[in-house]
Amino acid sequence: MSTVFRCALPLMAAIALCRPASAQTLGPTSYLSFNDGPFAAVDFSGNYFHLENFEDGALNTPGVTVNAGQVTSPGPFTDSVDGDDGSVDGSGVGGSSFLTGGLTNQFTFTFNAAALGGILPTHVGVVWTDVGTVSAGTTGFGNVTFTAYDATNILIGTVGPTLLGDGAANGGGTSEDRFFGVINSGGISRITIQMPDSTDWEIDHLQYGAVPAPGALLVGLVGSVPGVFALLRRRKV
Ligand SMILES: [Ca+2]
Ligand SMILES: [Ca+2]
Ligand SMILES: [Ca+2]
Repeated sequence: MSTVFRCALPLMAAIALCRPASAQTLGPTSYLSFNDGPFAAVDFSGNYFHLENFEDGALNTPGVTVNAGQVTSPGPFTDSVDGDDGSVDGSGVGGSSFLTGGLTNQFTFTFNAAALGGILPTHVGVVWTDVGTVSAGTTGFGNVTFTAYDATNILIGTVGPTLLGDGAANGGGTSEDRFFGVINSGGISRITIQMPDSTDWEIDHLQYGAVPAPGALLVGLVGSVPGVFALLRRRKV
């Protein structure tokens, strides 16, 4: 866990409204279906939550873009989250996932606040599901590192490098699958997940939602000192 102090208001308002934004990293933890992840127990009502499981063949949940990669359909080399094919049975070949495809050794997912009601996600996670060929001459094992950045693009958390894999060149095994995530009340602008030694690996279940701290909501929605005090006056009525 790391703590970042951040404020976008002049001094007088900062004294009243700003608080430290605390970032907490999560994982890597075993993940066979959404309910295995830590966000299944979080109440996102009143804000938003999106789960991209790639089962419709596209990365198309709102407010997020990726630097590279491609959706891969069900097949012997596909490694979806286990439960996406309707059965937690040790196999992910019946679902869809998101593949580096020889194009990149890292994914960067960038969030667009304007497309998310003006509020960046405070909770972001992704599930690493497989690695095939590794350039060092090994197959089926490699180091995975997850990073997260706050609303001002400052690094707020790193998980790893962690050695993951099951040694298999084909896809489908799910006991190796791991959730990585981050929580930051002040907002998350982007995450990365990377395997420096491979361009042949997959992720699934990109997930992000917002539960902003009250102070962060005021800054995001009002953005000016007169506006803040006007809102505070209205809240007293
Ligand atoms: Ca399955
Ligand atoms: Ca999937
Ligand atoms: Ca797997």
